[in-house]
Amino acid sequence: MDEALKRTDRVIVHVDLDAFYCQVEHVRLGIPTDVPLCVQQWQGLIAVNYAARAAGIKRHCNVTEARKLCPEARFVHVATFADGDTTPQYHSEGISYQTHKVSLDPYRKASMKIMAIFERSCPKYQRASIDEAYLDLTDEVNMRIKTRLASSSSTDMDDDAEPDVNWDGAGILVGDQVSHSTGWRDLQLRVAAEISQEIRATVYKELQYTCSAGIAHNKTLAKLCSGLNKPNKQTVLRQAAVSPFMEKLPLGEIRNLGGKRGTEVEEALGVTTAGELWKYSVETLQAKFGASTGSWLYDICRGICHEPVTETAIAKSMMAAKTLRPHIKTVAELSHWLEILSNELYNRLIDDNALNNRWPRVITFHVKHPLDASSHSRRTDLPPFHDFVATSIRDRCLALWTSGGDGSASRWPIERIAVGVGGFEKLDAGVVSVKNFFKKVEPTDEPGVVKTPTPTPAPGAESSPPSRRKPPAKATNSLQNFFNAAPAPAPSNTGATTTNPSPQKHRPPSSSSSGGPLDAFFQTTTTTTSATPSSPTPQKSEQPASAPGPNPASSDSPFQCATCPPGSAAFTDARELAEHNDWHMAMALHNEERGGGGAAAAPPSSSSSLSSSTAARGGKTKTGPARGKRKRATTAGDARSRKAQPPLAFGRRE
Ligand code: DCP
Ligand code: CA
Ligand code: CA
Repeated sequence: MDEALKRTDRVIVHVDLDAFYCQVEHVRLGIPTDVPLCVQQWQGLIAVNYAARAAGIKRHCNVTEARKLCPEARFVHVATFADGDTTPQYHSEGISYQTHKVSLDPYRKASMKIMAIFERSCPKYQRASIDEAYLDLTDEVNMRIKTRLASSSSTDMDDDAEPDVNWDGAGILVGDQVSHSTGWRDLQLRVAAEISQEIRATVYKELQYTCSAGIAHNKTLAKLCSGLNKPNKQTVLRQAAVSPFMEKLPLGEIRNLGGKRGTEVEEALGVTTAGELWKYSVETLQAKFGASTGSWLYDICRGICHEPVTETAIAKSMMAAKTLRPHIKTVAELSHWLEILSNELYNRLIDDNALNNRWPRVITFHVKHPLDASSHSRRTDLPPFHDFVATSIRDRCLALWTSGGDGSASRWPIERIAVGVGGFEKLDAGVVSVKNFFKKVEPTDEPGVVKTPTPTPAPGAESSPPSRRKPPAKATNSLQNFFNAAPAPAPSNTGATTTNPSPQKHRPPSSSSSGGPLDAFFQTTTTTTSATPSSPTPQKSEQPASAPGPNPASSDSPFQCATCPPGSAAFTDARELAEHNDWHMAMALHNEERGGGGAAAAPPSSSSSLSSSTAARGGKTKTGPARGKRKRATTAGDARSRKAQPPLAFGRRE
């Protein structure tokens, strides 16, 4: 039996949407995917579809360069709020940084629908960014194998028997394109590949989005594989191929070694590939980089990663911000921009309430003056759910501004404003939230038609139940033990991994914690900055306030953090900047709650912090934002009625 136990492993799938923002726009506009399409923000491109990439367009081209490369390409500007918009709109003319505010809401909403599919397909899923997730399919895979073996005659195997694995239709294999192999771990990967195909097909069927996947025995390897054969393909890394694959892999392609940390290792040891690290003992690596980083490096360069798939915690704050160029100098201008931010937060809060049945207590209003190094923040209460209207946040912030009080208020000009809400609390049972309102309806394939939900079984559960036929005694024992017991650790020099030694609870707790909601958020923020709280990850969880990561921004990026010292925190895009700002907001709230001053400390790196957007969890399908300007709801209660229309089918073309 010991031998059999060593032959199982975890099975992890990493799924990443192809040219994500572009696909959202293709579906919304009904444009075929073979039409070159780019999503732009101001004059820069933030997403480029595969047809446009074939024409030579890259993400960091500007619109003018891209048009030259591919005159027939379609350019879609991200949705924005302009003066008077209560919901983000796809404006096509006169869009300007001076007058508009970007909204990523359409992508957040699409992300929520995708994550909902992942969640119902695999309870152990972890959202890794707006368009990617890890799925730990071990249980589903083992269940399928067990079920099939139980109902087939092949159960007559002894401990030493190795199953034959046919790779036809599994996707692309890393390394040798073998058509057959043997072994339990390969069988697990083969079944995971089958489930991955099903999940990807479901995403396509329901939402018309394609995605790519990597299938391997751990998160690092799965993530490396998902990007190898894009778009719309999946790649399997069999255990036998791990060493040759890692040997040639540039160090910088490994998660957490793409930025400064990778450069540090490369320079200290004069290496460029993972294989070149193999000659160093764990003691040498620990002596150079510290105990935990050293042992993590020793493992990771061999493709060993024990990091568990854990659910991304629900966001504990939300923020909307605008850098004002030119700086503003009047209350009328301030009121104008606050109204736009207020509308944005209003929509996000109503959606969040529908998903999570919670409501924030506190608004924090940050103001940055051009000559001040950091922003000043003041806080006030948010009106309760039923009294909340789209302009509530504007009005409260204006009241804070005019009341002055901290020496910074009422000073002009203003360079940047940010409004955050936090301190979420669950709504009372007596308060009817939009979530409850929606509980009885689920989308059908037909727009506007609703049906009573039926629980969706996990893929493993969809297989036919185990046959009642009693298998031969020896095989039964062997197989049951094989699947029920925890796998034994694999030798660390083989590249094999084991299951998480301390099983995790994957559906964690509500938004509040015993230390208060902000404490919970604070912990979440700091832990998610490191790659894995419980794995031997390098300890430097709080990076300097520059923007390390796969796409470090230059100091002339328009996406600068206004709270960090000038030039020290530049981001490649608004999304990363927004996440960074959420971190500041959380810190400010956290410090205020402890009676501190809300001073800026070093924020997490943009590359390693997990998204704190409210799209962190998949959820109910809701009516999408109405097109065009619409009358705003008078209160959140009215908004609830407004939202309580029959939900639309997934993938509806708005
Ligand atoms: N994004 C952005 N700015 C960046 C990187 C990404 O705004 N610097 C947005 C646009 C992308 C989305 O996030 O569509 C997902 O990012 P990915 O890196 O996964 O890139 P894509 O999904 O666009 O392409 P790929 O098919 O290569 O994954
Ligand atoms: Ca992607
Ligand atoms: Ca991605």
